[in-house]
Amino acid sequence: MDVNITKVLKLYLVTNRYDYSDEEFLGRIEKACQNGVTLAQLREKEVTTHKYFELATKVKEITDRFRIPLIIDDRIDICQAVDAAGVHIGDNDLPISVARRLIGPEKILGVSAKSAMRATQAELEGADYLGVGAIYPTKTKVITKPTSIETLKEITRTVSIPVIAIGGIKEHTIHNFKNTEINGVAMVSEIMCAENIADKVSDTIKELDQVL
Ligand code: 3NM
Repeated sequence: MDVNITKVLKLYLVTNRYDYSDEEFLGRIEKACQNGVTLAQLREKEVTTHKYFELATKVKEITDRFRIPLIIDDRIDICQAVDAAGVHIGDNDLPISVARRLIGPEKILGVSAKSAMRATQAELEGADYLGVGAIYPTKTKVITKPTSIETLKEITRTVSIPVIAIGGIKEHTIHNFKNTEINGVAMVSEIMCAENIADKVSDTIKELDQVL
């Protein structure tokens, strides 16, 4: 892994296509990359493998241009096919140790954790970072459950790998993460649906600078 994982987690863009055309979708990702997101995840749930690969190839062209590591949600094959920086897995995906064995030691492995027990297990099995959520209610289509800031703090106290918060996070809620010891936040709708993505990303970074 030639990426400084503790640094690149600061503002983590997780994509969602909504009803955007591919052109609009890619344009929004480009705007976000241009204006300061530090990591990007392509997250697709209902596309064919062919389409996932096509989108991953196009998104990677963008992230490469801005030297932003690209993470692929769920799919190790797509990660390897486009030589992305890593993969993110959840409870319903392959076991963590199996995912680590398949991707090898170099690629980034992100794991969703909603309890300190799962977080400890993920660290032991080779996760490079943890995504903890959903901290706030979210309208984004996702299988999750509410995870409190208290649990988030318990997780950051328990593990030594970096942790990001996810789920319903907005620019104006960033200040709630003071003293949680997280390394960053992940956002979907707040960035993907922003009226002005450039302002949203740069203002969010300013908020994070006060909190992290
Ligand atoms: N994972 P938004 S919540 C992709 O809890 C994802 O692990 C979650 O979307 C988890 O920023 C979530 O629009 C969706 O609320 C977050």
